[in-house]
Amino acid sequence: MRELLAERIPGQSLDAPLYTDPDMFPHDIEGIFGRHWFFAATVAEIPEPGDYVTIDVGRFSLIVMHGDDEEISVLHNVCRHRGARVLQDARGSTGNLVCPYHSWTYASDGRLLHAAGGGPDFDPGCLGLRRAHCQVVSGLIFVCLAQEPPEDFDAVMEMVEPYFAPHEMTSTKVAVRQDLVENGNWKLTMENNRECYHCDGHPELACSLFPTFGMTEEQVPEHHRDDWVRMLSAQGRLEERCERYGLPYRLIEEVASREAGVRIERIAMDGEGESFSASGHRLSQKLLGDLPDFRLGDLTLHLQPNCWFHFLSDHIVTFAVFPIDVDRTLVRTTWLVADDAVEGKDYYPDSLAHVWRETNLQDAAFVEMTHRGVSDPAYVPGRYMPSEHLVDGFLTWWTARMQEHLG
Ligand code: 3BY
Ligand code: FES
Repeated sequence: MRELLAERIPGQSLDAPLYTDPDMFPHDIEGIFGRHWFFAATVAEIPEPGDYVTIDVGRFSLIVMHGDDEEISVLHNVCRHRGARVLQDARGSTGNLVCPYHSWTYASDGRLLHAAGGGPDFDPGCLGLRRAHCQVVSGLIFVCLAQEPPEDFDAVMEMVEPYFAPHEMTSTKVAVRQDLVENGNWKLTMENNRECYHCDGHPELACSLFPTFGMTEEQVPEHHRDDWVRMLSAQGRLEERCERYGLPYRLIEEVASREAGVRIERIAMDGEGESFSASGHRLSQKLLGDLPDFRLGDLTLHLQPNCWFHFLSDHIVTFAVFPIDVDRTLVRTTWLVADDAVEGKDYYPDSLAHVWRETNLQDAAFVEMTHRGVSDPAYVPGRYMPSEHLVDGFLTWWTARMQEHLG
């Protein structure tokens, strides 16, 4: 693996084994998910004490728990007795955590409360569930499994939190969720997300998201010149509104130059410019937080290694990527609306989720066909086009992190 990384040619896709070799996969998980901050869930998914979600990343299983003390913590889902998985479900609510094997019982913060038959010398004090580092930033929960988490994360969050804090994710609720397993390596899922060169394959999304996403003028394909011109004038109007309301909108793009790679920008949307619908009209009638206007476009946030977000005025969509195996990847999408929005009156779940449900299915097909192609003995790394610079940025970030890991 060290050799393949050293031989990587910038601007090109990876050598096949880095996507497809089952022996590489554990290194990938340890080097990226075992060492760096990644996005796990939102507080809106676990609103009450006792609520939890479990997330599996390679062989790791984690419990993201809203504790009785209101604290969010992340615990390894491995019993301290003989290692059984303590919680089996993807989500739920529980008082204490009781291992189904011999009923060792843990508090919601992971402390071992009870183990039957231990005798007088048994000390439960140091047998709590192992904890991972966890940070909550305006309702987004991030996890780091390393003993010493990388330091850059705090500085990046300080930079980007003012962009999304006005959307007040802590005052939202889950309207729709979707777990989609893509038949491909997780890096292909991420690569596919980082470019809009394929956006002609997303007819529903293209009604509201300009297909020139992430491109400079020279990078726009000929058949999207008109979109570029309309985008520029919509962007001008959006930026005037943002100036008036004091909302940050300027592009920050440091996808590979920082340990916590990031891209954030508030971009105009097509049509009415409000939301991901065919006309661009709002999909929830309740503005998020104290936002002053529905026409605030799309605040798009990418963070390495495993997530992207769209913050709109009326809802938020979060995307988390969790590698299951070398050729299987879970994409968890969550749609959030204002917590006082009423289903069937202010929003309709199927309409709210329609565009991204369709888009996710289209993306899953792209990822699967690419995984099958890079598995073919005839595959050789291909060249990224100029408008795919964020894909190359992702791989540059990934390669540097893996080289650090392997030494
Ligand atoms: O969701 C995203 O950030 C990007 C936008 C275009 C391609 N992908 C859908
Ligand atoms: Fe959990 Fe025995 S393995 S109680």
